[in-house]
Amino acid sequence: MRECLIVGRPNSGKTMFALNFAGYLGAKNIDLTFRNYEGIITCRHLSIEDAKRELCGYTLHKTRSLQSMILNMKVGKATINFKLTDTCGVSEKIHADEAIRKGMAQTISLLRSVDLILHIVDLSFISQDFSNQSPIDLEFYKYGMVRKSYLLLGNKYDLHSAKANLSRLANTFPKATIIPISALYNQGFREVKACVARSI
Ligand SMILES: Nc1nc2c(ncn2[C@@H]2O[C@H](COP(=O)(O)OP(=O)(O)O)[C@@H](O)[C@H]2O)c(=O)[nH]1
Ligand SMILES: [Mg+2]
Repeated sequence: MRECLIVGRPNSGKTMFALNFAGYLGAKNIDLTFRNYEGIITCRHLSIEDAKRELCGYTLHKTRSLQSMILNMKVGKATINFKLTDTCGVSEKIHADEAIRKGMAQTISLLRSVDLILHIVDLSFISQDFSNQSPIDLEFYKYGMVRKSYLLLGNKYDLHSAKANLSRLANTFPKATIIPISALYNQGFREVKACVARSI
């Protein structure tokens, strides 16, 4: 089965995107499979609303393991199943918590094997010199350019501060296909769905 991997800094909105995108594709409830760095797998059946309440939040590193769900999407007359995997956010510093360090390593190790990388950036976080401000985003971008199957999602476009930053993102990562989205309000999802459909 084809797999889409969601990566980005902590707090960029990866989990919010995963859950609201699942809802956008028609899911009411989801079966989430959690796989931690030791390979321990647990499954939970949750409504999307409960999952958002529990798994999204402003506290950094709420997501510490891989969280996958199987979704289906209509492509023409066919319905195609694919796996959407949310990950532990990656940042530059060596985190004090071993579980988070290993969660980050788990994210990076999965990059090689997936069919599409969805790289999420928080548009409200971007400064003038974004590649120096966020070297990890630059690394994801460079890797994505080599891999080709890569989409850059500029999230939190609903926030006033985000609007002006879209061009900064485009200037910093000029070769990427960028879609402005609001994971919170399901904005830009039609465009994301079209790109995902081409990759699965
Ligand atoms: N305004 C706004 N807030 C968002 C958006 N997406 C996520 N957030 C908020 O950003 C915080 C982090 O979201 P989360 O999905 O947990 O980030 P993750 O660490 O990348 O998984 C939460 O407080 C979300 O409510 C968005 O599109 N707009
Ligand atoms: Mg998360």
